[in-house]
Amino acid sequence: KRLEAALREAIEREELSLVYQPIVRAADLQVTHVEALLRWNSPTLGFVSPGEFVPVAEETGLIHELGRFVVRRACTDLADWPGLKVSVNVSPAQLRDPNFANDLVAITRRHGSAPGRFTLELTEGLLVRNPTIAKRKLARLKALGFSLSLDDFGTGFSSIGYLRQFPFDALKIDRSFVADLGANPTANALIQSMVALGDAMDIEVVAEGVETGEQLRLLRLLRCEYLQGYHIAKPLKVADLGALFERLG
Ligand code: G
Ligand code: G
Ligand code: NA
Ligand code: MN
Repeated sequence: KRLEAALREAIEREELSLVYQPIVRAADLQVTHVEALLRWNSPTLGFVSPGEFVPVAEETGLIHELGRFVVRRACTDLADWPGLKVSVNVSPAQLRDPNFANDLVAITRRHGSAPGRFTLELTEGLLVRNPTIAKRKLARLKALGFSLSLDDFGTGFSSIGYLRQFPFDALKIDRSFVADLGANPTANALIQSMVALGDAMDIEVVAEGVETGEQLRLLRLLRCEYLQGYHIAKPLKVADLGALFERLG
């Protein structure tokens, strides 16, 4: 309850901000996207992690306003880099909002941007609960120009045949698989099969949570095309993005 009231105020007062974590091409470490991640520095509660406040936002319906804030802020933060593509995380509850797609389109237009700049990161839970509705909504978002990415892939229960029914542009291999690379031979085989799946479906494959040079080396060997993680770059404030582009190109 306290968190809910504080969050409501935080949204109104724009106490929330975004950090941006690069997604790079494995071959040359060129930045292809940045993923926007919410940060909340509350004057009363201190730093609150999205792992804590996003579930509260979902339960209370604040998630809709939060979701619009994220897209709006990404547009204004990144106005100096119009060519840079942005991924945003979307909760299942947001997709249930009948105005979700129209609102996002309107926000991008108002800021001189367009849906084509945005990738929506969704999780498997969304697809399993009501596949027929999810399919229709995802098709509509695609038709409006958004790209779609399946986040935390491998942690849910969706099968390959199942995945094919949805119009994803990319899948993100959950960081738990990457963490086991090298240490556990099964992890290598699993990642290999996810890369093969991406190739067969003609969608991009991103490995999340790359924390070491050894993981980077193995993921290149396994022909994983895109990488994200602390070893490549941490989530950065917008003021620090310029320096990153000088480092990674
Ligand atoms: O950035 P961090 O690792 O603390 O994020 C923790 C969790 O919060 C992750 O699951 C991430 O996807 C989620 N998260 C971060 N920013 C957003 C956001 O803007 N919207 C939603 N729905 N989830 C977010
Ligand atoms: O659920 P989602 O994949 O959106 O979670 C994104 C979260 O993962 C972000 O909060 C980010 O801070 C975190 N993250 C990004 N890179 C790494 C990494 O290399 N290792 C770990 N442990 N977490 C990471
Ligand atoms: Na994500
Ligand atoms: Mn993820």
